[in-house]
Amino acid sequence: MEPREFIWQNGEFVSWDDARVHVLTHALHYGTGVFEGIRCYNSELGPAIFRGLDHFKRLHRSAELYHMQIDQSAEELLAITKELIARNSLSSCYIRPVSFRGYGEIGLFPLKAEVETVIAAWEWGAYLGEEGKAKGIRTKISKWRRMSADSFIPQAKANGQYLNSVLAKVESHEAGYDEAILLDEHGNVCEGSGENIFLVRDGRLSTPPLSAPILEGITRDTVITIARDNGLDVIERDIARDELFEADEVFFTGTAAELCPVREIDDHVVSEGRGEIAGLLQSKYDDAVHGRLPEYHGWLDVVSTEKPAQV
Ligand code: PPE
Repeated sequence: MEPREFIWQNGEFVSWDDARVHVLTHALHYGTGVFEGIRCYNSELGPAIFRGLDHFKRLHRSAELYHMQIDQSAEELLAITKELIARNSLSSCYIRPVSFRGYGEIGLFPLKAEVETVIAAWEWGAYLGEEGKAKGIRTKISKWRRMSADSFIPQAKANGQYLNSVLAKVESHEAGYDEAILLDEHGNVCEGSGENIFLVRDGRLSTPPLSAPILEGITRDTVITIARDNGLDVIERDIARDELFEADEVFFTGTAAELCPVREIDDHVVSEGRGEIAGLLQSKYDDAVHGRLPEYHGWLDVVSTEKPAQV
């Protein structure tokens, strides 16, 4: 990670190295935080945050589910992020807001621990590699199941819940694969460690429904919208594990990963390289985030490149 000049922390722009927390921060001990991953693209309209308000609204929803209150509204957080990007002279970057229980209380009753909010931004390239985006990646079905809604809140993007993703990611990496596919407690296909999943069969797309323990991905929604706008059928339904092996194409979606084709699953070749529909949707997604498709300009929040007065 390449440090930048400023990080926004609890109402102030502080220098990157001064954005610190105490070792007795509640979230460090119990994972009591929620976060987001957002991208800003150097678009035709100038640097533009993609679906920023949707991300900050999800941050608020995740926080509420874990009984946390964030001082700033979603709109305010978006405005702060624009200023952060301008102050750091960034044009294309990854944005990481995190709200967490801070210092002052320890023990499992968290409601008295204050909620802190931080937003950082830095340049972050292709999450699963440029080659992965172009040729597809190799995946492994994880022995770890995606957390059940009986134990956690899968739709919340909560810090502690990511230990589940970390187990699956490390397992797939150690076995020589690029990414994991997690099944849910019933054995249905769920998602990647940090991505939603789609399969294509006979020109029709399927993806697990929101009733499955998945994160309600914003890229998932973007890709469903773009696919339907291009006349493709998309069905949200439970997907059995073996359907992955009968699919013509499989791909992941996520803010960090964008749209990434899956070439192999457990050494079974799904498609030789990037499939036709994944390729089409990947290029439309790239056009949308870069402001080349006017019908999707509503998803972009342009950042004024004028630097605000120094703090
Ligand atoms: N599922 C999970 C578990 C997940 O973490 C993400 C995003 C998604 C699906 C896709 O959601 P969306 O970004 O709204 O389309 N994962 C974020 C964090 C990745 C990380 O390594 O950190 C991301 O893509 O920013």
